[in-house]
Amino acid sequence: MSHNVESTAFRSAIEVIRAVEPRVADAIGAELADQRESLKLIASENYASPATLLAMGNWFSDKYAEGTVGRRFYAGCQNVDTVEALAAEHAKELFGAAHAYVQPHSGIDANLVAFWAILADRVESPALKKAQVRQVNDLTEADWFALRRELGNQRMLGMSLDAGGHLTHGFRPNISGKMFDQRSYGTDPATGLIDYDRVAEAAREFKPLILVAGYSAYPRKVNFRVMREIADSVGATFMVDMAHFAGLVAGKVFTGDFDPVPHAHIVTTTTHKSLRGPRGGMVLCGPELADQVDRGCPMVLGGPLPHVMAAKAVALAEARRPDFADYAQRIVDNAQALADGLLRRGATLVTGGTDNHLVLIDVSGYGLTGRQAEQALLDSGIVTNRNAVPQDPNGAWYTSGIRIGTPALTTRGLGTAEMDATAELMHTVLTQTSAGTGPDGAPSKAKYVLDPATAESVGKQAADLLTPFPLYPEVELG
Ligand code: DSN
Repeated sequence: MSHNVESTAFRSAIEVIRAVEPRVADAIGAELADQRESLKLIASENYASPATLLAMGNWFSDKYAEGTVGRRFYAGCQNVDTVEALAAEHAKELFGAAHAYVQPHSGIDANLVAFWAILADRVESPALKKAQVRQVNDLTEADWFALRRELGNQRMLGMSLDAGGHLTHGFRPNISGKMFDQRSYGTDPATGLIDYDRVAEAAREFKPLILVAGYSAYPRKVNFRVMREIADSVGATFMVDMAHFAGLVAGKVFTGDFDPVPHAHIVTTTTHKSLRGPRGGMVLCGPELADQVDRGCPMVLGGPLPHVMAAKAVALAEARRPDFADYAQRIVDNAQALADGLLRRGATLVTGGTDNHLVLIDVSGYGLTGRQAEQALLDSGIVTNRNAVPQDPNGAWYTSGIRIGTPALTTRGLGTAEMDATAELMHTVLTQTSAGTGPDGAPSKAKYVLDPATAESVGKQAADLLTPFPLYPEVELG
């Protein structure tokens, strides 16, 4: 039994919890066991460090801290000020940003803060100026009514969902789609790549207030310099959601035209994906939008989570270490090795490969829907998620794609040789699985047939692949 400090910390914490609700203690232990056993290829997940995890489990959770550093609506926030200022300082240094707002609880929240900051800057402030008042409470009922209509009448242009965009970029099922009149730009059907001329054309026609770049399922770099030129050409505010690839920006894999921070007016991100921090969000911007961004709470956010801001400070400090750049480069090397391994075995990949952390497989070539492929892979110990491909005939539920990503396995230490082995395991499952039929014998988009012996054998090989790379080796729960 190990007696290192991490093992002692986690073991003690679980025992303290067990004394109150043993089922929660058991679930925490079971989650570690499950994560240790799975070949996790979910592109948006990672493994935060023990220091990051421990920073979240303490009395910072007890504190209300609405407002921002040094300007709170509650007394006694001096220690919250310390961690929030530290997280913001690390974020600014890491990304070269003038301003960082580290309170958003998630990526959706970070995007909402950004949208409202832009609306406040571009729509509300001019209205207040015109009415010669300082704040919205001073507007007449008629001016307030007119401003509310104006706020609800703005346009956003973002990447289409099936090309890899995100639901929060103005799509109807999300609040952003109800707030904005939205149009989307897709990708070139022949190459799968963003066609910047088409984006410029759409911007000229639609004249959005906000041009959004960023994605959750596009396996290529985006040229943010060109996107900024397009935004400028129509007077749009340029926003980048770098939630998926923030770690690649932090690790200086994406630089120059591919680093969004120098090009965008405002950048949002999550902190838990390739950045490898706690679950949460963050906004970066220049001085022009800083005051509006800092109004995020209570504009759209509930009270800040000081314990998570403490963990953000820890994770961002880790990302500033030289070894993070090496980690970020290995994420991409691994994604490319995985893509090459799949291509050599006959897979069809959207855009034909990757230059970031993710790969999108079009599984229709195997005669499967994304849902069938996802479940067959899961049966075989390989955790992925189904995802639409451009112009997907199977829609967003069944889909025709499988999205895979390498941030998590790279954190565990797997390298390019293991990625090739992973490609072989996936190839085995995908070629050995066939589409099933419903009770009436009609083709099913959900049912599939995979010999349990094959699933078991692949699962065993996947577990063997992970054995030399223990997850949280410093943590033994006993
Ligand atoms: N859930 C995140 C992802 O998987 O990409 C985005 O919301």
